[in-house]
Amino acid sequence: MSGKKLDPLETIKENSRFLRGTIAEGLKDTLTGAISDDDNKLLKFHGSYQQDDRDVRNERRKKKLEPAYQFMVRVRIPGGVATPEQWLVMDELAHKYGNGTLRMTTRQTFQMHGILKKNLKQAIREMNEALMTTLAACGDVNRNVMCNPNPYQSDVHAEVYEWAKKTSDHLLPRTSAYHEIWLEDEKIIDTKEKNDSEPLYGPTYLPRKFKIGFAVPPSNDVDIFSQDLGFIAILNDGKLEGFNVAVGGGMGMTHGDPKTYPQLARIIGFCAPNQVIEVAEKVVSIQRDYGNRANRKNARFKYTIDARGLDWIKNELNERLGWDLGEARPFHFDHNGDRYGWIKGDGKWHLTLFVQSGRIKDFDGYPLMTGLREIAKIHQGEFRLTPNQNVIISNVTDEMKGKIDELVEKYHLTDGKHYSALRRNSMSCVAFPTCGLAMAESERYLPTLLGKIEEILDDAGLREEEIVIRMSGCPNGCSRPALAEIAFIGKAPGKYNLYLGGSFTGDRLACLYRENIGEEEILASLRPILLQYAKERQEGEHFGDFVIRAGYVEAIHDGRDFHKATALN
Ligand code: SRM
Ligand code: SF4
Repeated sequence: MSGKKLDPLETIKENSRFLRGTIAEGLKDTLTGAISDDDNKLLKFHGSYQQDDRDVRNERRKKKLEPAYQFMVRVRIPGGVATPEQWLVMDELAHKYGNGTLRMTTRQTFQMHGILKKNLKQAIREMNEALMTTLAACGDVNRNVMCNPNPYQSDVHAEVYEWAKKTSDHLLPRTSAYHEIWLEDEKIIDTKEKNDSEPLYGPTYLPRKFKIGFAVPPSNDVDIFSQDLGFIAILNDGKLEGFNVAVGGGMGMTHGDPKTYPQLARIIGFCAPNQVIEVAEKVVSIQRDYGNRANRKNARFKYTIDARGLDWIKNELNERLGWDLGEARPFHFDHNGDRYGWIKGDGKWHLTLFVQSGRIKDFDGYPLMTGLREIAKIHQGEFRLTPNQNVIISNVTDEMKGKIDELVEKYHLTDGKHYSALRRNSMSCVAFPTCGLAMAESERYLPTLLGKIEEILDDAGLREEEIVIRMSGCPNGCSRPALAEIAFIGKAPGKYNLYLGGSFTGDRLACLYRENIGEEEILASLRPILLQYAKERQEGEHFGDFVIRAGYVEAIHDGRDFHKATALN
């Protein structure tokens, strides 16, 4: 990095005394609902973002009021596993301090929006009392580790989940600032701060966020190729042999900036289960040392790797490990979505419920939040948040299954089977009104758009055809749209880029098909393609494969081609 001016955030981190800044002081300032800009950046490492309600931003500006500041808090639950007690705590806190809703994120955790500054400390404290930390849920560190939550392959699943959890724990920051700011009654500047150190991260942490996922084939629900570091479980005779190691995936880009692009992680080798943590630590250390600290737009691990090449990363990693990764082993993915309804595995029942866009609230005639709360009150197993923003009521005994079913029926919860297969395979990010980066609606609009696309599907006889569709309100790609068969990425209010041609298994990037179009044009663009697909698809051919074969878009296997590839007609 020599000779290049560091991004200002590097200095903020360096001077923050291991993420303290003046957050504790800022929380006490009652004159404003906000905290300082520098503290805002540090707050992310503690799992919270300052936001404002964008629906009322203009109105408040006209009235010369400060924006309606509020905080989003994200917990960190590796693999998305939460106990019923934890579910009840999140539900209660959402009502007590948040906006009365909960959100299951695309990385299998909970988010809560709308918390006022005066309640932030207490909210985080109560989450910690329920054994859910928010530390490192955001920020330039390793984030919530994802893991296939489907318990039907139970033994291997349990084993892989344990590795995901251990990896997550191992990569947590070590600063005592978190405890001091959120969990102590009075801030005591004692020897703890002087003794703080970050053996892995160092005082400036990573150049950018870092994401790890564990997949258990044939399911690629964690979208392994979108992760900075992915571990793909390799099974032999039903036993876990180890993991293929994939590096350098990521979804974010900036519209019109070809130096930024979504990228697929690439497989560089194989390791045994007990080598996972060491591999993860060394990979993170490489990004710590080589990631771009001058330009945050080019700082993700994918750019570090693409700048130097795959051979470089393999050699650097082998050198740091002191041993060589093995040859990658064969594996096969057959989907990246969720499988709904009841399944039996390991003598227990597991029910995957559909939750549109991961938003948990009581809708008119569909009291989802109440229903899940009532289930949590009697459930003796776990809740598993899926990477597709759905929830599994997991580990249910034969005796309890009937009782859960009664509640499902009473509160009109759904396994999604009466929806179109398109809707069951949909995801959308938060976007308006809380996301400060949103350019267009996503969560609030996708359900309506789906309804209109479903009319086309009905005309084409494709209602039961599984097609992966995703929407993001901006090119950061929080719903991993670049991997979808049909994707919308927001450009401006009501305007989206339409991408086609991601694969059903999540291993190919979608290609730009139409730019900056509104609803009418979206429907007009999709209709003929869907009708043609219905008529001309080959046996078992997925929509994403068809649009490439039929010549609508190019197939993209490397993010560096993302901006070059074009619609072909
Ligand atoms: Fe994200 C930033 C929401 C998963 C790529 N993301 C944001 C922020 C915090 C906006 C901000 O920086 O001010 C959004 C907060 C919105 C809100 O009101 O809550 C936000 N991201 C989300 C969530 C909640 C979307 C959701 O609907 O579930 C997901 C939380 C995941 C979690 O539990 O940790 C979420 N974000 C993702 C994913 C998907 C994933 O990780 O599997 C991606 C693409 C993968 C990747 O990282 O490459 C993603 N988010 C981004 C980016 C682009 C990063 C980049 O490399 O350019 C940003 C912006 C940034 O970092 O500068 C961002
Ligand atoms: Fe916000 Fe953009 Fe992420 Fe959607 S994709 S949540 S609009 S940052």
